[in-house]
Amino acid sequence: MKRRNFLALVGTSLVAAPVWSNVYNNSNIPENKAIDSVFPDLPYAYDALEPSIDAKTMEIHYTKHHKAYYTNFMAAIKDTPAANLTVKSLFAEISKQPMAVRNNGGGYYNHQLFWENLSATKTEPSAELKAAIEKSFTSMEKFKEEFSTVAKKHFGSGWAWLVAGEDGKLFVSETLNQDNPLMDVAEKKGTPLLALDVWEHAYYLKYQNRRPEYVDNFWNVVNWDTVSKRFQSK
Ligand code: MN3
Repeated sequence: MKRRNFLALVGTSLVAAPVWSNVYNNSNIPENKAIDSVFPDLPYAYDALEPSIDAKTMEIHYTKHHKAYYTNFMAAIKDTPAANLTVKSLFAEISKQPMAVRNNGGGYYNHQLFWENLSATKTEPSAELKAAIEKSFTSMEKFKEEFSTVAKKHFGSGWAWLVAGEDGKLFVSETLNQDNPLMDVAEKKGTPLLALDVWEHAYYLKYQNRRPEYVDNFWNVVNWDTVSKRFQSK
């Protein structure tokens, strides 16, 4: 998180910045806060997720791809009412916006979520999230199998998601390009809990055409703390 957001949370006391996951709450969930006025930080070093996701891919993905979505999104909403919305409100009526806002706004938000969904530290889902996954998919293994299959088979560029529906039930879905489940154009809508980028730029340097291997290794670096916190605060 950015220093200024952190200071807003703790007032003026100058204490060491806490671990990202310790301060994850409603005020800094990406879709609920104001659109970032500066390009948001990556919450770890480029090589933090080696060997599952290599440093060069992370660096290019963050500094080139994510940065370009952010820059183009800011240009697309400049001096429009959209600039004052949270992305959640913007995405709820994204069908009324130009494609530049939909594609770049999605790219800005989806990558923020994706970075937060990854961690170098091994984590486990909370008891509450685990119970909800077992209720919706029978078991954690069945959930991972369904999510992996969707991610591996997704045709073209896009994303795989674990989503909490409005009825509280969890489901797996996929979206094209930079669309996401918060958008009114999404076939299956809800609150995204876990995101996986399956655009070729997310894995091609290391895995080339072997997307299934990238998807299998993704499970080694999932930040279940953040996914659990998103589930609990949705
Ligand atoms: Mn990407």
